[in-house]
Amino acid sequence: MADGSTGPEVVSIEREGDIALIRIDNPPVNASSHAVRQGLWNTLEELNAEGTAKAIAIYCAGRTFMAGADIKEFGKPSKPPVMPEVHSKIEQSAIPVVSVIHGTALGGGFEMALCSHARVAIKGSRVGLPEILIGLLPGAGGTQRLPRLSGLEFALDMSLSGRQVGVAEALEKGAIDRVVEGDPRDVAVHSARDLADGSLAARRTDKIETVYDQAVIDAALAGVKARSPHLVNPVKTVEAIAASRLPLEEGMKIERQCFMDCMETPQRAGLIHAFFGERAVSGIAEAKGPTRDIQKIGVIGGGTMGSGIATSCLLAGIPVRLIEVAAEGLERGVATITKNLDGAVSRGKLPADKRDAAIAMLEPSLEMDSLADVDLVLEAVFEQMDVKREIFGKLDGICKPGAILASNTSYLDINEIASVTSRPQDVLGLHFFSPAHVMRLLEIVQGEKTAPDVLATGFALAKRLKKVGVLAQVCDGFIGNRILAHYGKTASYLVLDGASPQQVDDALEGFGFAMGPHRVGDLAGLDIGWMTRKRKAADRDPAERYAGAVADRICENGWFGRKSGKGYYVYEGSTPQPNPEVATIIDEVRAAEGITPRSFTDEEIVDRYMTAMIAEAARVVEDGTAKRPVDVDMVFLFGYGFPRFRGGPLHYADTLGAAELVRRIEAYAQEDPHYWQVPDLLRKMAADGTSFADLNKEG
Ligand code: 3H9
Repeated sequence: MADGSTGPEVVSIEREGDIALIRIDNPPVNASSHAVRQGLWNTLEELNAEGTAKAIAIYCAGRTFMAGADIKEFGKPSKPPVMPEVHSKIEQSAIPVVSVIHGTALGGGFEMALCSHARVAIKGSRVGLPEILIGLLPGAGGTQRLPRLSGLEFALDMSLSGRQVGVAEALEKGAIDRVVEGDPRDVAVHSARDLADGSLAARRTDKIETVYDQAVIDAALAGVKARSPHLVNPVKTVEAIAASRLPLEEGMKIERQCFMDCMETPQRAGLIHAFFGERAVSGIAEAKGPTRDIQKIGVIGGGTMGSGIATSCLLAGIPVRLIEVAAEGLERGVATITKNLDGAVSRGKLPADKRDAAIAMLEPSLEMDSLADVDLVLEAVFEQMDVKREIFGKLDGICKPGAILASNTSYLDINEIASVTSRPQDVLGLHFFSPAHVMRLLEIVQGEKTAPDVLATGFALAKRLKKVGVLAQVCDGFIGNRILAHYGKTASYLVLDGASPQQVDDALEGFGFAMGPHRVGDLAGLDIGWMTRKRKAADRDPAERYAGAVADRICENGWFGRKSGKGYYVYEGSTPQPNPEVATIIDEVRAAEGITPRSFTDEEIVDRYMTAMIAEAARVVEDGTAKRPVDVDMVFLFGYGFPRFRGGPLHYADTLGAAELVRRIEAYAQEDPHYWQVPDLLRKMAADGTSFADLNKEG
């Protein structure tokens, strides 16, 4: 049977009378690695050469059917047999083949079912083509076979959304042939017997023609261009699906070309970095080990953050006691949570019948003492150290031993907060991002004395809340806000020196950010930054160029952005327009500071902004605030709207190289040597020829 490169444990043949089973066992998710492909090839050859089996069923061991190609192999030279060849071999098998799906059949896994002569799924399983999410397209026949079985529209829907489809829907659309209950091996035996005796009909895609409609393809193409203007793979996906009008063999060639085109793009590398990064942040030792049991959570503060956090807990099925100091604030908090839950229902995140159950788990209270029985308290009040100190002092006297005391502070010193308690080992930072029930990032801030099980519980909670927990050490702003505080100044300097706010926004949106920094400021409220600047005015470094002059003048007019109808933009009618009065303010500030405005290209804007971001991110890695570069990347993808297809600031930095970044910083330093300083780490990397990816491997 299999040659030496495939252990029988990965792909093996089992015989049951006159039928044969091919069993794939490649934990954790049966990804189609080279060993699996080779094993399938060899077992099919062996069974066909023997010619005794009446039918073959392919099934998988473990928790799921095949989750697709082994993503770790991408970016390396492909080793034959490649998946499309294996799938053709399955389709061409003289002995009919049925695939038996349990768990999830994704990407190449679902494509293997499509190339089989029949497809049986176990109730509750799901199928999907998630390649779109990692910069690729179904490249093992999915773009050719699914349109043949289920029509162009369904194939476009599955391939462009990447959504997982329940088997009932897949059955209705003809993508599978039968849904049954049972154990995968038993179902495999029965299905093979049924295929052999004809009670399960074979449907071979090489015998079916696609019902083609150019108008459907044109509409899909227009849709992807409008929705994802930066991405290559959605257009290539439509192109490949359009090729399903051709004979299968010809369509397969076009699909392969489109797939390889996508494989070559930096977007594919960025999106796969994001896939593994999301998992890597919780793969660290600090996230593992014993945790404390969290049955009930107390949230202090019913403002936007506190209500969002409470909503997030309720959505995860965790009862919440919400504390406010005054009845009015409490009512407002409950109303916000109710509105958030209603929003979750309308967005399809919460079944309507679960909404009331979620609200029933909320206990509003004006008594801090009522926190005596909760397992974890999340404080989400004003960012003022004296207020936090007072609250944590009280909590120390109220909460039961072993309760975790967490602050949602976005920059304050967790060690100082912990120091007012007699149990600093139970204190940590859990920094949510607004809106807290939507944004997936959770910075888990480790204090000097935070106990290991408290930290691990932070990660376990992130998982329960379906968030991406990232470990951060204490510093002003932790990972994300500290880096933001630095590069945010670049946007202001660009405007002071000659660019318009709109040009800066448009350039960065062209790079892939969902919104430019001035549009974000208008959305979040310009008064927030204004208050921070006023609070920090006394500590301002006199050697630093002041970045807030224009924004201060805008706020002095009472223009705080969207909520006041005006900010950098004017919010009248459907499309916000640049605020002409801001242009006047900018002229005045430039004149007062003696600046002669100059022009910037969009490319220069992006280069300066990204270089500033990368410089501070490098310092954050260098001083250990972030454990590894990938942690910074995930903070930006999940909390700051960084374009996912670029993988994160430090993944992007690797595409430029440390030497180029040093060169840029040194050039900009000619203008402002205080702001533009080369981080030691970057200088060392430029000298060694190393990358942030290398540091990820070490970390
Ligand atoms: C493809 O198929 C291309 C073809 O069309 C054409 C080829 C020519 N490869 O997510 P989890 C690892 S592209 C390698 O924590 P869950 C994952 O990193 C592929 N490794 O579990 C993790 O490792 P670790 C299309 C993979 O239960 C472990 O498995 N398919 C792969 O929450 C457990 O994963 C996809 O894009 C893989 N394909 O979710 C499917 N998948 O423990 C991507 C997972 O070391 N996968 N790993 O951190 C998923 O969506 C989820 O992992 C899945 C399980 C739903 C399967």
